[in-house]
Amino acid sequence: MTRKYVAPPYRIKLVEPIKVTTKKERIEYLKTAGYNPFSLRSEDVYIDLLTDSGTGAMSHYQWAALLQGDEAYAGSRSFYKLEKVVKEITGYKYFIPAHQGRGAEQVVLPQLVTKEDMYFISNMHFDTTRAHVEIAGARAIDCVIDECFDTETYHPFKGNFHLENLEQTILEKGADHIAGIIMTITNNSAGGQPVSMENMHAVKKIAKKYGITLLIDGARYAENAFFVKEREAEYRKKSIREIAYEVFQMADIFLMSAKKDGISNIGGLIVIKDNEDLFNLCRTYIVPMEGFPTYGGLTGRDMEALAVGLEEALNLDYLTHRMDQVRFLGDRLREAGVPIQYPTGGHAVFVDCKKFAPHIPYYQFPAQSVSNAVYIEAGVRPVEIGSFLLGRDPDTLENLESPLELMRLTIPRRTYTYAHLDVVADAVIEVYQNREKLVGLDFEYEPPMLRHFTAVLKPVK
Ligand code: P61
Repeated sequence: MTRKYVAPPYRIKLVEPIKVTTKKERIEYLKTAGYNPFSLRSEDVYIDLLTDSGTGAMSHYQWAALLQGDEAYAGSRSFYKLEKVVKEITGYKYFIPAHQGRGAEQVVLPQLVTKEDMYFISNMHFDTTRAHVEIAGARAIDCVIDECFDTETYHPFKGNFHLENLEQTILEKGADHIAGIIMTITNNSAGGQPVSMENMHAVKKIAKKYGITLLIDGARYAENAFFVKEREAEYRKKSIREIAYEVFQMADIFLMSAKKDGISNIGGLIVIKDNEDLFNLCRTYIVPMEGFPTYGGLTGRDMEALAVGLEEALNLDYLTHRMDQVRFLGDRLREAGVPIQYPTGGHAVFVDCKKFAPHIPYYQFPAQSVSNAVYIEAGVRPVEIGSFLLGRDPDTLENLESPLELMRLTIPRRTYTYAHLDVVADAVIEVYQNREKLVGLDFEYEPPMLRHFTAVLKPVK
């Protein structure tokens, strides 16, 4: 018998009631929030799909571990517990915790920018990574395969690097002007799309050829490993841990927002393979930025929960169910004709709003408009990943046009049921059927950087 979906490999032991609101109330809440779902109060949200970052449900093993937190300022037992797990998973020599992914980026990226006119090349930089590249005085270049922008057509690894463009960019800028190559796994901005092992090995070869530091931005590295296992024949019999280990061996540095595949509510990792000088520099700079190197902005109890969560995220049954939730929501939308990034990736369904609302131009943020309508329809909070998030060119200050205008329906880990996902699908389908009524948005207030977090918008008349 084939099943409609893979049931969860856990049972529910603790519940958090969520408030059901009316459409009339939600219209008011959104107006007060300046038509920016980031400014909504979460208690006014029924199903919160803004992010999978720090929003997952911890297991009872994690909650039990919290009680063992050692809150010493220096050398806490919890640090050594976490360090052991991180080193076992990665095989790397050096580890420093950070409060979350961007804390790790803030400490490490500037150490690699050693002169003027330097670049980081990634399959795709996520927004905070791009911001830290720019703050460090460098520039961010994306080199992803063209298939990534063709949302309708199936490709098993839409997160892959465009290898010719990568090498061409290195030759154009000069290898000594490349501060690092960043492999973002999975590729968040393009739909949680995986990068194949074959492609990562090819990137490694190029990095080695030109003597360039290779970094992994591995917030969702376990989900990437799942897709490698599922879609690359020679990895079918390997465990998730073995696949991840092979990936880590390619790189020099592993940065992680542990709020994703660490299934914890806070935390980040700086892991360095063997570069002692870099480790010493990071250990120095983490103190004024994040905290002493054995806590890096985390409490002992955070480190305890993370040590357990990192292990749980490598469990195949957990990953199989998680990926199936994303697939389930994606299938429901596709069946109703809603355009999505296909196939669905690791942590979210990305709705293609260039196709959903083609009458709204990029500078009026079509995906933000769709997201707002979905909130009003059913109290579901998506997030925009498009021109609103991309912001302005740091040099010309022109509004940049994102190649994709996406509404991300991000599924937190172990948090919602398939029934919740049915509510989400129904809401998106309803908005899709009335899509000609959607209008664009304009700024009432625009912050100078990372504008999507705090901007105030108004509907275009
Ligand atoms: C997310 F609305 N991601 O996807 P931190 N690398 C990668 C990430 O996905 C990432 C970070 C580094 C978030 C949180 C988020 O505009 C937004 O632990 C691949 O969040 O500092 C974060 O890790 C940074 C949501 C970030 C946003 C920025 O939901």
